[in-house]
Amino acid sequence: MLEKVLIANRGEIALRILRACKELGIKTVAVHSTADRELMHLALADESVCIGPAQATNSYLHIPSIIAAAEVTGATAIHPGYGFLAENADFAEQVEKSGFTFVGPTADVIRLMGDKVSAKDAMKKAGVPTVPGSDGPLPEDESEALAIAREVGYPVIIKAAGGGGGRGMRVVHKEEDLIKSAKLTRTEAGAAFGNSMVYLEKFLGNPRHVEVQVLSDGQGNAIHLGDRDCSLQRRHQKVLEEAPAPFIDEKARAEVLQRCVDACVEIGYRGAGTFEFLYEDGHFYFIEMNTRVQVEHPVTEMVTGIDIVKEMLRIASGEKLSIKQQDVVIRGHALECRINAEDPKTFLPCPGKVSHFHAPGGNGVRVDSHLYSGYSVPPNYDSLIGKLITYGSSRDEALARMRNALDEIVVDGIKTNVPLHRDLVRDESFCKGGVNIHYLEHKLGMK
Ligand code: MV4
Repeated sequence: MLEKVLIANRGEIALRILRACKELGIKTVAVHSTADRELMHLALADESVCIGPAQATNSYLHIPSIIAAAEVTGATAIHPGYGFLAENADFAEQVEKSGFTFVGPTADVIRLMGDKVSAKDAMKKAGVPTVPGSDGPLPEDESEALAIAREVGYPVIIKAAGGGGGRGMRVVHKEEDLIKSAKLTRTEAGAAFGNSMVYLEKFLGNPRHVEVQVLSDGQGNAIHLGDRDCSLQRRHQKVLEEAPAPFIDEKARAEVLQRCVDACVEIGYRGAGTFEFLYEDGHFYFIEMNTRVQVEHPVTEMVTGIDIVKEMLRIASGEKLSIKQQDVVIRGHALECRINAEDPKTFLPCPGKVSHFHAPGGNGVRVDSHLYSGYSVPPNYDSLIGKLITYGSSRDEALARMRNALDEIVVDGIKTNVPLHRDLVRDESFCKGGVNIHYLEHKLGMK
């Protein structure tokens, strides 16, 4: 097993990783910025190191500071969590070149998936269903580009190869707009990502966002842990997730899950990973792969009983996957509400001191949060302050438990999106299940 893990992150995920390390008997090093001296996991870690100022570019994103912290503390491995450096191939490379174990895939695979054109190409070759489109970069030649779009059929969407997560995309509804839209997307992509390459896809009007969780040991063994539905989002920020995805064609589901497993073996994937799909009219279409642990991993843990973060650590230590696919049983249903420190009306971040925090409880209730009474949410980082997860033998039971948990939770002193969640878990369409990616923005009157 790994001996000492440096946790290159903050907040709830740093605490989540720390708990997994402690369970496995792994020593821990917490790193933090000057704005984060009050983080809960610092007090629970074996050691903690200040790596820089509040500004993330000079602390959580500053590769030399993190490697130096690993060196001075004698850490043997680094877990990046999500966000910050988690999908930075250069970081993974430098971690390994410095003699530490990176808890995640190889730098090559991170790079392959970071370029959305090469990711899609690799997945298509591995047999994963993709959105029909340009099959590689959109050619600069105007008549070639027009021919591809005409073949695919309007509306189409132009996406930046260096984008992802909703950045650098433009929908084109008619032929006369294609060339100027492609040019604009290229220019913006060059400025934002230092890569002006774009690709084209058929634009799907009302899809759901369904993703597949995998574990793969990089030694030829891979399994899936089922799917999640993350369609409830606002401005590409997920708000509430669930597992399994409700109302999915069972034949299409079984097929796509197996394709993801095969693809992991094909590309030599190592660690936990997520295949993102759009799901429309009974069909799955791959869009991107995330090479990190995701915020919403707990819903999968609840329905499988598998600890994803512990599995990541075991895989990183060189162990072969000990779980066989036939041992993975999806049982019951789980929901996750992301609790943000934000204004419930404007959605603007609302940092400040939490005068009182009370966590909900009861059967099937899990709280992943670094909050405690007296903690001050700093203004420098993401506004996620915790995740409320409920499990039930059915979706209705998980929903009833979430209503109770949201009634019980108390976060005083700052504004949060708890009122939005209390409304959502009573929303008629959401309670039925299977709403699409536009549902929440429509409900909020944004569209
Ligand atoms: C799309 C799409 C429709 N058609 N691709 C947005 C985030 C990025 N991961 C991919 N995204 C989309 N790609 C095609 N061909 C619609 C979206 C999209 C979306 C996807 C998932 C979750 C929320 C979304 C919100 C708006 C648009």
